[in-house]
Amino acid sequence: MSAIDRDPDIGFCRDCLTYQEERLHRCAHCGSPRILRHDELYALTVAHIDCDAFYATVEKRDNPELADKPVIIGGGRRGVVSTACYLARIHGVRSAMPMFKALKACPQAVVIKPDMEKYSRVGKQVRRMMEELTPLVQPISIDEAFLELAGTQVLHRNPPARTLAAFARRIEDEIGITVSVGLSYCKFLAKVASDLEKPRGFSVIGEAEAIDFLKDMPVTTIWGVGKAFAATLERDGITRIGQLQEMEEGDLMRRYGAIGQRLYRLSRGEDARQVHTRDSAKSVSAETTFNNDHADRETLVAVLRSLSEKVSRRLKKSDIAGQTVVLKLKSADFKIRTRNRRLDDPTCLADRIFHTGLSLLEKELDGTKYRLLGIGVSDLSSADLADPPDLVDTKATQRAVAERAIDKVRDKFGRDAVETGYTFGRQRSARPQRDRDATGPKSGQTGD
Ligand code: TTP
Ligand code: MG
Ligand code: MG
Repeated sequence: MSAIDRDPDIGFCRDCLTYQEERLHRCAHCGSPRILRHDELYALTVAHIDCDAFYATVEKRDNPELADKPVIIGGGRRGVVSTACYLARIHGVRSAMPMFKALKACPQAVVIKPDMEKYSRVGKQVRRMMEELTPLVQPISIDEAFLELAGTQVLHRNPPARTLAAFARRIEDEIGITVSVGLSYCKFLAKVASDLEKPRGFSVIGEAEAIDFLKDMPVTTIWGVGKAFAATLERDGITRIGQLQEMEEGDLMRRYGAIGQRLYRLSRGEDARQVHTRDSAKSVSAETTFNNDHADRETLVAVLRSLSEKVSRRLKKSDIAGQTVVLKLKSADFKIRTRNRRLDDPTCLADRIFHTGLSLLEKELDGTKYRLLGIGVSDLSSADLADPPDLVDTKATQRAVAERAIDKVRDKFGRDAVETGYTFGRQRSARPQRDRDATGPKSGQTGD
């Protein structure tokens, strides 16, 4: 039997990687109980890797005296917990908990101020090692990423599962921290899996078991279902994914708009999103230089709207989103003003970009005549976590649903099939002299 075409009856040891021909509970070679066995173990290729109690583990690595102590990373007494080691979690300490509460739960904890520079360095080290496994690494945050390992068998002379187990061991040996691995056939379930057995976990969710596995899970397991949306679902009597599995797609969409479709698909383990590398661009923006300088609100707002739509189109096309909206103005005397605002979540929606840009623009309408207006987004990430439903501003959610509907019409009938009230008939009066698109290192601060 070749190493790249394994029999699913044969598991392997996560510690010494030895294949296990017999169904023993401990490794025949090293005695470790950490044996991996799964019907689809050698067929699955999508992985999610997340470091365990990341900041705390790095601190424990650097100070062996902390090994057996509960450790909390966070700001001063009035701050919140960034993370806590698993020992402190036994006492109930959690990320985002106010520090005073955490210390009440675990008074003996050692509190350490975050050293972001160090964590960022370690995060990059981990990422570099991930990139040795496959070029398809999609970072999600400082301590986690998706990896697509299809087609890497020949390179590593191993199926993805064993490559990943070797990776986890290497991280422990060479960096001195631990990770948990989730392996599945899609991103959603790979991410769910990596969380199942933390710390030092390795969980596998196969296609055959997906629906059954999801049935009893809480709805918050689904990507994009945060506390607020879960409360909305609960009001409708829905708390478990199994209930969503029994609902019609149309019904879910009528009730919850665009996210209804996501609920329908993900509850059935259907997730077509591919793993893709982060876009190398640092920002996406568009700007217009006018023939005549403008100070009037109406003209500038119309141009802002149409540029926001342009930026949004390009984000959507690349499946990316930005979390900081940047407005750029150049006055008649060539002075550049850039204003930016960071959003709670990344966005790729024209409506959110426009409204954020508008609130920035309003403050600059002081009679100054402008010769250039630009809008863009930076802090780019994948669109996976962009634009959760806004439960405070339900109108914004409605507009987001409408925007997605308009996108569909435009995909089908062309860009001019729909015009919004802001841009309708106004394009000509603004007479843009030239439009510029920019995708690349942030250039907004320095001007043209
Ligand atoms: P997470 O991966 O969410 O958490 P974690 O690595 O600490 O623990 P786990 O084993 O459950 O994965 O976040 C990574 C780091 O990001 C974390 O170590 C600290 C930081 N962080 C915050 O600063 N605030 C937060 O609310 C969260 C969730 C994380
Ligand atoms: Mg983590
Ligand atoms: Mg994480």
